[in-house]
Amino acid sequence: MSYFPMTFSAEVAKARKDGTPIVALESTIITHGMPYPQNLEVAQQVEADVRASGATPATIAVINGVLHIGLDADQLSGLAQAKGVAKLSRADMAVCIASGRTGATTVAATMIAAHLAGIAVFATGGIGGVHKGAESSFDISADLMELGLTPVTVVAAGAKAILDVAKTLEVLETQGVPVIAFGQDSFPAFWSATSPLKAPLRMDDPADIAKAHKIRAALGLPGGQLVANPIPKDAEIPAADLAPVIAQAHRDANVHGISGKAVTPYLLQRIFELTEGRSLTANIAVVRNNARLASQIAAYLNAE
Ligand code: PSU
Ligand code: MN
Repeated sequence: MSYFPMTFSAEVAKARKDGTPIVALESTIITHGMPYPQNLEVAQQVEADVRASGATPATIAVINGVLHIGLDADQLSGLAQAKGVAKLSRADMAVCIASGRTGATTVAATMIAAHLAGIAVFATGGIGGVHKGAESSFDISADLMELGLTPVTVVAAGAKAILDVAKTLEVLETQGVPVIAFGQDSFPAFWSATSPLKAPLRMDDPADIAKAHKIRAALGLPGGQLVANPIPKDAEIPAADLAPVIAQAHRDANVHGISGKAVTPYLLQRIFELTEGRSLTANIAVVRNNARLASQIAAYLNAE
């Protein structure tokens, strides 16, 4: 049986029929990246930002074994409060669907689902990457390999300093992923608009990013693009303020023996606690900013 259940929200179904731009959004950020109720407020706000920018939001998740491309208001609210939701990457999707379970999609899984649904652009906050100490833990996010495999343009704010950002850029290069800083030379570092690292590529116009997406496919190259969109200046948190917090979060993760899939959610939650919510405020500004840029890219992809 090759069938699997995939369903579209009413607004995504309409956008597909009308041929209007659609932006994919992930759900792990909702279930594993932010606490309730802020997670729901942010998810709703980001969807509203996409609509206000002229595109249709498609938040992606597996609910009771059905792959949903776009969630209605009740589904979004239910997911934001659900307990025991699985975190789905490339490895986990088929098992979750086959078992009739509920899972939230990471960047990797959202790319796979978006591509299946014919959606070419996806907005998120931060991508997974190479963790600090990966030379002994081997902890490298499947998001990086997915960017090399699946033709979706992902708009993120660079990589968080919980990761080894230089090694993350190296793996992206090995995977053949175009890493494009938007409007600047520096690779943005999630909380900060700039980092000491130069981005491999730079583009200043969303229309050109859309064009590059199409040319990549025309060249016969698999894989997507990573657009690194800097955090708005007024939302930045100085790297020096966060360095001790991140170090503390890593120490706590080691003490508690956190490993595998649990590492990223644990670090994000600890940083939220240790900054008394300041990290979340910046995170929200980042995701909203990325949703707006992704909507513009989606419009250009549609127009050409
Ligand atoms: N980084 C963030 N916020 C997030 C994530 C990463 O700043 O919410 C989530 C995304 O869903 C990403 C996933 O795809 O964590 C990566 O998890 P891992 O490191 O286990 O691959
Ligand atoms: Mn990992």
